[in-house]
Amino acid sequence: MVRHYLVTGGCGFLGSRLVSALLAAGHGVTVLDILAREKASAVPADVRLLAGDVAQPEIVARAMDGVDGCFHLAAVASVEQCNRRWAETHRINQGGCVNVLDAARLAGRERPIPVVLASSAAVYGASGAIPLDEAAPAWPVSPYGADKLGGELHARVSASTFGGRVTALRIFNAFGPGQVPDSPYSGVISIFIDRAMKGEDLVIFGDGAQIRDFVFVDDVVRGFRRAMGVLESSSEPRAAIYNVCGGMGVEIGHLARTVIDLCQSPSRVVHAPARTGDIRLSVGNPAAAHAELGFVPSSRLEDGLAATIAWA
Ligand code: UD2
Repeated sequence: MVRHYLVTGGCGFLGSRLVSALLAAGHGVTVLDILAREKASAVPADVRLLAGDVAQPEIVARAMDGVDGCFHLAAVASVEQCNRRWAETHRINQGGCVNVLDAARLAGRERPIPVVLASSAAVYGASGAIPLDEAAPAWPVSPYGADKLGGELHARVSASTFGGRVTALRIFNAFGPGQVPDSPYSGVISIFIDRAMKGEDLVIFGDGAQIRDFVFVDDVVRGFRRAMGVLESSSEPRAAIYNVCGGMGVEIGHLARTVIDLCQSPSRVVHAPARTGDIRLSVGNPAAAHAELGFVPSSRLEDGLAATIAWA
Protein backbone atom coordinates (compact mmCIF):
# COMPACT_ATOMS: atom_id res chain seq x y z
CA MET A 1 0.00 0.00 0.00
CA VAL A 2 1.35 3.41 -0.94
CA ARG A 3 1.77 5.74 2.02
CA HIS A 4 3.26 9.11 2.86
CA TYR A 5 5.99 9.18 5.49
CA LEU A 6 7.71 11.95 7.40
CA VAL A 7 11.45 11.44 7.85
CA THR A 8 12.96 13.90 10.34
CA GLY A 9 16.69 14.18 9.78
CA GLY A 10 16.11 13.04 6.19
CA CYS A 11 19.23 14.87 4.96
CA GLY A 12 21.54 12.92 7.28
CA PHE A 13 23.58 9.76 6.73
CA LEU A 14 20.87 7.26 7.73
CA GLY A 15 17.89 9.48 6.92
CA SER A 16 18.87 10.14 3.31
CA ARG A 17 19.34 6.43 2.65
CA LEU A 18 15.94 5.72 4.22
CA VAL A 19 14.30 8.42 2.07
CA SER A 20 15.75 6.82 -1.09
CA ALA A 21 14.45 3.39 -0.07
CA LEU A 22 10.95 4.74 0.68
CA LEU A 23 10.79 6.57 -2.67
CA ALA A 24 12.04 3.46 -4.50
CA ALA A 25 9.17 1.53 -2.91
CA GLY A 26 6.72 4.08 -4.34
CA HIS A 27 5.89 5.95 -1.12
CA GLY A 28 5.57 9.70 -0.72
CA VAL A 29 8.05 11.40 1.61
CA THR A 30 8.22 14.61 3.61
CA VAL A 31 11.62 15.54 5.06
CA LEU A 32 12.09 17.86 8.01
CA ASP A 33 15.75 18.72 8.48
CA ILE A 34 17.68 21.64 9.89
CA LEU A 35 20.13 21.28 7.00
CA ALA A 36 17.41 21.18 4.35
CA ARG A 37 18.39 24.50 2.74
CA GLU A 38 22.06 23.60 2.59
CA LYS A 39 21.43 20.10 1.26
CA ALA A 40 18.32 20.80 -0.84
CA SER A 41 20.10 20.01 -4.10
CA ALA A 42 20.91 16.48 -2.85
CA VAL A 43 17.28 15.73 -1.94
CA PRO A 44 15.17 14.06 -4.66
CA ALA A 45 12.81 16.52 -6.32
CA ASP A 46 9.64 14.63 -5.42
CA VAL A 47 10.26 15.01 -1.67
CA ARG A 48 8.29 17.62 0.27
CA LEU A 49 11.15 19.40 2.02
CA LEU A 50 10.83 21.51 5.17
CA ALA A 51 13.80 23.32 6.70
CA GLY A 52 13.57 23.48 10.45
CA ASP A 53 14.47 22.41 13.93
CA VAL A 54 12.63 19.54 15.64
CA ALA A 55 12.89 21.55 18.85
CA GLN A 56 10.20 23.87 17.37
CA PRO A 57 6.77 22.28 17.93
CA GLU A 58 5.04 24.38 15.23
CA ILE A 59 7.26 23.17 12.39
CA VAL A 60 7.06 19.57 13.58
CA ALA A 61 3.25 19.84 13.59
CA ARG A 62 3.33 21.28 10.06
CA ALA A 63 5.62 18.47 8.86
CA MET A 64 3.34 15.82 10.41
CA ASP A 65 0.25 17.14 8.64
CA GLY A 66 -1.24 14.52 6.31
CA VAL A 67 1.38 11.79 6.85
CA ASP A 68 0.66 8.11 7.58
CA GLY A 69 3.80 7.39 9.60
CA CYS A 70 6.93 9.07 10.92
CA PHE A 71 10.57 8.02 11.12
CA HIS A 72 12.28 10.27 13.64
CA LEU A 73 16.03 10.48 13.05
CA ALA A 74 16.74 14.18 13.57
CA ALA A 75 19.23 14.71 16.39
CA VAL A 76 22.63 16.09 17.23
CA ALA A 77 24.27 12.71 16.69
CA SER A 78 27.72 13.50 18.03
CA VAL A 79 28.33 12.37 21.61
CA GLU A 80 31.12 14.92 21.86
CA GLN A 81 28.92 17.83 20.69
CA CYS A 82 26.28 16.82 23.22
CA ASN A 83 28.89 16.84 25.99
CA ARG A 84 29.85 20.39 25.06
CA ARG A 85 26.33 21.75 24.47
CA TRP A 86 24.43 19.75 27.11
CA ALA A 87 21.30 21.86 27.67
CA GLU A 88 20.99 22.94 24.05
CA THR A 89 21.26 19.40 22.65
CA HIS A 90 18.87 18.11 25.32
CA ARG A 91 16.29 20.52 23.88
CA ILE A 92 16.87 19.05 20.41
CA ASN A 93 17.44 15.37 21.22
CA GLN A 94 14.87 14.75 23.92
CA GLY A 95 12.62 17.81 23.46
CA GLY A 96 12.53 17.17 19.70
CA CYS A 97 11.49 13.58 20.29
CA VAL A 98 8.62 14.67 22.55
CA ASN A 99 7.56 17.21 19.90
CA VAL A 100 7.44 14.42 17.31
CA LEU A 101 5.44 12.07 19.56
CA ASP A 102 3.06 14.86 20.52
CA ALA A 103 2.58 15.98 16.91
CA ALA A 104 1.90 12.33 15.95
CA ARG A 105 -0.74 12.23 18.69
CA LEU A 106 -2.41 15.47 17.62
CA ALA A 107 -2.30 14.74 13.89
CA GLY A 108 -3.75 11.21 14.13
CA ARG A 109 -7.45 10.93 13.41
CA GLU A 110 -8.55 8.13 15.77
CA ARG A 111 -5.16 7.42 17.33
CA PRO A 112 -1.60 8.68 17.05
CA ILE A 113 0.32 8.22 13.82
CA PRO A 114 2.88 5.36 14.15
CA VAL A 115 6.44 6.49 14.87
CA VAL A 116 9.78 4.70 14.60
CA LEU A 117 12.49 6.41 16.64
CA ALA A 118 16.25 6.25 16.08
CA SER A 119 17.60 5.39 19.52
CA SER A 120 21.17 4.30 20.17
CA ALA A 121 23.41 1.72 21.80
CA ALA A 122 24.51 4.73 23.86
CA VAL A 123 21.53 4.08 26.18
CA TYR A 124 23.41 1.05 27.57
CA GLY A 125 26.37 3.21 28.57
CA ALA A 126 28.74 1.26 30.77
CA SER A 127 26.22 -1.54 31.32
CA GLY A 128 28.99 -4.11 30.76
CA ALA A 129 26.74 -6.98 29.61
CA ILE A 130 27.95 -8.99 26.58
CA PRO A 131 26.11 -9.31 24.33
CA LEU A 132 23.78 -6.45 25.18
CA ASP A 133 20.15 -7.37 24.91
CA GLU A 134 17.22 -5.06 25.37
CA ALA A 135 16.69 -6.21 28.97
CA ALA A 136 20.24 -5.17 30.02
CA PRO A 137 20.23 -2.20 32.39
CA ALA A 138 20.18 1.11 30.55
CA TRP A 139 22.72 3.31 32.30
CA PRO A 140 23.83 6.04 29.88
CA VAL A 141 27.07 7.86 30.59
CA SER A 142 26.57 10.78 28.20
CA PRO A 143 23.95 13.49 27.68
CA TYR A 144 23.40 11.96 24.23
CA GLY A 145 22.64 8.51 25.67
CA ALA A 146 20.45 9.94 28.44
CA ASP A 147 18.36 11.87 25.91
CA LYS A 148 17.95 8.81 23.70
CA LEU A 149 16.78 6.85 26.76
CA GLY A 150 14.45 9.74 27.60
CA GLY A 151 12.95 9.43 24.13
CA GLU A 152 12.29 5.73 24.76
CA LEU A 153 10.51 6.57 28.02
CA HIS A 154 8.31 9.11 26.26
CA ALA A 155 7.55 6.44 23.65
CA ARG A 156 6.16 4.31 26.48
CA VAL A 157 4.05 7.22 27.66
CA SER A 158 2.75 7.68 24.12
CA ALA A 159 1.52 4.07 24.16
CA SER A 160 0.27 3.87 27.75
CA THR A 161 -1.43 7.26 27.96
CA PHE A 162 -2.26 8.23 24.39
CA GLY A 163 -2.72 4.90 22.58
CA GLY A 164 0.40 5.44 20.44
CA ARG A 165 2.30 2.85 18.44
CA VAL A 166 6.01 3.56 18.72
CA THR A 167 9.18 1.51 18.20
CA ALA A 168 12.63 2.67 19.24
CA LEU A 169 15.62 1.14 17.45
CA ARG A 170 18.88 1.05 19.39
CA ILE A 171 21.34 1.48 16.56
CA PHE A 172 24.89 0.26 17.16
CA ASN A 173 27.85 1.46 15.04
CA ALA A 174 26.26 2.21 11.68
CA PHE A 175 28.51 2.65 8.65
CA GLY A 176 28.34 2.71 4.89
CA PRO A 177 28.23 4.93 1.81
CA GLY A 178 27.21 8.49 2.65
CA GLN A 179 28.95 8.68 6.03
CA VAL A 180 31.38 11.57 5.78
CA PRO A 181 34.85 11.32 7.31
CA ASP A 182 35.60 15.00 7.70
CA SER A 183 34.68 15.57 11.31
CA PRO A 184 36.69 14.30 14.29
CA TYR A 185 33.40 12.75 15.46
CA SER A 186 32.71 10.79 12.29
CA GLY A 187 32.44 7.03 12.54
CA VAL A 188 35.71 5.15 12.76
CA ILE A 189 35.14 3.27 9.48
CA SER A 190 34.68 6.42 7.39
CA ILE A 191 37.79 7.94 8.99
CA PHE A 192 39.92 4.82 8.45
CA ILE A 193 38.85 4.47 4.80
CA ASP A 194 39.55 8.14 4.10
CA ARG A 195 43.03 7.89 5.61
CA ALA A 196 43.86 4.58 3.95
CA MET A 197 42.87 5.98 0.56
CA LYS A 198 45.12 8.99 1.10
CA GLY A 199 48.00 6.81 2.38
CA GLU A 200 47.87 8.55 5.78
CA ASP A 201 48.37 6.88 9.16
CA LEU A 202 45.34 5.22 10.72
CA VAL A 203 45.24 6.42 14.33
CA ILE A 204 43.91 3.95 16.88
CA PHE A 205 42.86 5.50 20.16
CA GLY A 206 44.15 3.15 22.86
CA ASP A 207 45.40 -0.38 22.31
CA GLY A 208 42.93 -1.29 19.55
CA ALA A 209 41.41 -4.16 21.51
CA GLN A 210 38.16 -2.24 22.07
CA ILE A 211 35.24 -3.97 20.35
CA ARG A 212 32.34 -2.57 18.36
CA ASP A 213 29.34 -4.06 16.61
CA PHE A 214 29.13 -2.57 13.12
CA VAL A 215 25.91 -2.54 11.15
CA PHE A 216 25.66 -1.60 7.47
CA VAL A 217 23.47 1.36 6.53
CA ASP A 218 21.14 -0.68 4.28
CA ASP A 219 20.52 -3.12 7.13
CA VAL A 220 19.60 -0.19 9.37
CA VAL A 221 17.20 1.08 6.70
CA ARG A 222 15.63 -2.39 6.48
CA GLY A 223 15.25 -2.39 10.27
CA PHE A 224 13.39 0.95 10.15
CA ARG A 225 11.04 -0.23 7.45
CA ARG A 226 10.30 -3.54 9.13
CA ALA A 227 9.62 -1.76 12.42
CA MET A 228 7.13 0.54 10.66
CA GLY A 229 5.47 -2.44 8.97
CA VAL A 230 4.91 -4.11 12.34
CA LEU A 231 3.44 -0.91 13.83
CA GLU A 232 1.12 -0.49 10.85
CA SER A 233 -0.24 -3.99 11.24
CA SER A 234 -0.75 -3.57 14.98
CA SER A 235 -4.18 -2.52 16.18
CA GLU A 236 -3.06 -2.16 19.81
CA PRO A 237 -0.99 0.58 21.49
CA ARG A 238 2.62 -0.48 21.45
CA ALA A 239 6.02 0.72 22.67
CA ALA A 240 8.79 -1.64 21.67
CA ILE A 241 12.58 -1.43 21.74
CA TYR A 242 14.98 -3.40 19.55
CA ASN A 243 18.71 -3.54 18.98
CA VAL A 244 19.74 -2.90 15.40
CA CYS A 245 23.18 -4.42 15.21
CA GLY A 246 25.18 -7.07 13.43
CA GLY A 247 25.60 -9.17 16.57
CA MET A 248 29.33 -9.61 15.96
CA GLY A 249 32.17 -7.91 17.82
CA VAL A 250 35.06 -6.49 15.80
CA GLU A 251 38.31 -5.28 17.36
CA ILE A 252 39.29 -1.81 16.18
CA GLY A 253 42.86 -3.02 15.56
CA HIS A 254 41.54 -5.78 13.28
CA LEU A 255 39.29 -3.25 11.54
CA ALA A 256 42.27 -0.98 10.80
CA ARG A 257 44.27 -3.83 9.25
CA THR A 258 41.26 -5.00 7.20
CA VAL A 259 40.66 -1.51 5.80
CA ILE A 260 44.33 -1.15 4.85
CA ASP A 261 44.23 -4.54 3.08
CA LEU A 262 40.98 -3.82 1.23
CA CYS A 263 42.26 -0.41 0.10
CA GLN A 264 45.64 -1.93 -0.81
CA SER A 265 47.07 1.05 1.03
CA PRO A 266 50.61 1.81 2.18
CA SER A 267 49.17 3.40 5.36
CA ARG A 268 50.53 2.44 8.77
CA VAL A 269 48.64 1.88 12.01
CA VAL A 270 49.72 4.17 14.85
CA HIS A 271 48.37 4.51 18.37
CA ALA A 272 47.26 7.57 20.34
CA PRO A 273 45.90 7.80 23.90
CA ALA A 274 42.46 6.26 24.40
CA ARG A 275 39.47 8.62 24.23
CA THR A 276 38.19 9.64 27.65
CA GLY A 277 35.20 7.50 28.54
CA ASP A 278 35.63 5.23 25.50
CA ILE A 279 33.54 2.10 26.00
CA ARG A 280 35.59 -1.10 25.87
CA LEU A 281 33.04 -3.63 24.63
CA SER A 282 29.87 -2.93 22.71
CA VAL A 283 28.19 -5.92 21.08
CA GLY A 284 24.45 -6.22 20.66
CA ASN A 285 22.15 -9.21 20.56
CA PRO A 286 19.89 -8.95 17.49
CA ALA A 287 17.68 -11.91 18.53
CA ALA A 288 14.60 -9.89 19.53
CA ALA A 289 14.67 -7.82 16.33
CA HIS A 290 15.06 -11.05 14.40
CA ALA A 291 12.15 -12.77 16.14
CA GLU A 292 9.71 -9.85 16.22
CA LEU A 293 10.66 -7.71 13.22
CA GLY A 294 12.13 -10.39 10.97
CA PHE A 295 15.28 -8.26 10.95
CA VAL A 296 18.36 -10.15 9.82
CA PRO A 297 21.50 -8.11 9.10
CA SER A 298 22.41 -9.37 5.67
CA SER A 299 25.71 -7.63 4.96
CA ARG A 300 29.03 -9.15 5.95
CA LEU A 301 31.47 -6.60 7.32
CA GLU A 302 33.90 -7.10 4.41
CA ASP A 303 31.13 -6.57 1.83
CA GLY A 304 29.92 -3.46 3.62
CA LEU A 305 33.49 -2.16 3.77
CA ALA A 306 33.97 -2.85 0.05
CA ALA A 307 30.77 -0.93 -0.79
CA THR A 308 31.87 1.96 1.41
CA ILE A 309 35.34 2.04 -0.16
CA ALA A 310 33.79 2.01 -3.65
CA TRP A 311 31.68 5.04 -2.69
CA ALA A 312 34.43 7.02 -0.94
C1 UD2 B 1 29.22 5.21 18.75
C2 UD2 B 1 28.34 6.20 18.01
C3 UD2 B 1 27.84 7.25 18.94
C4 UD2 B 1 27.16 6.62 20.15
C5 UD2 B 1 28.12 5.63 20.80
C6 UD2 B 1 27.42 4.87 21.93
C7 UD2 B 1 29.18 6.34 15.73
C8 UD2 B 1 29.93 7.16 14.74
N1 UD2 B 1 29.11 6.86 16.96
O1 UD2 B 1 30.38 5.85 19.23
O2 UD2 B 1 26.92 8.09 18.26
O3 UD2 B 1 25.97 5.98 19.75
O4 UD2 B 1 28.54 4.65 19.86
O5 UD2 B 1 28.29 4.08 22.63
O6 UD2 B 1 28.62 5.30 15.42
N2 UD2 B 1 38.51 5.18 16.99
C9 UD2 B 1 39.87 5.10 16.69
N3 UD2 B 1 40.36 5.94 15.75
C10 UD2 B 1 39.61 6.87 15.09
C11 UD2 B 1 38.22 6.96 15.42
C12 UD2 B 1 37.71 6.09 16.38
O7 UD2 B 1 40.59 4.27 17.26
O8 UD2 B 1 40.14 7.59 14.23
C13 UD2 B 1 37.97 4.24 17.98
C14 UD2 B 1 37.21 4.92 19.11
O9 UD2 B 1 38.08 5.29 20.16
C15 UD2 B 1 36.22 3.83 19.51
C16 UD2 B 1 35.93 3.10 18.20
O10 UD2 B 1 37.00 3.44 17.32
O11 UD2 B 1 36.82 2.93 20.42
C17 UD2 B 1 34.61 3.51 17.57
O12 UD2 B 1 34.56 4.92 17.52
P1 UD2 B 1 33.37 5.71 16.80
O13 UD2 B 1 33.63 7.16 17.02
O14 UD2 B 1 33.19 5.25 15.41
O15 UD2 B 1 32.07 5.23 17.58
P2 UD2 B 1 31.75 5.08 19.16
O16 UD2 B 1 31.56 3.62 19.40
O17 UD2 B 1 32.71 5.83 19.99
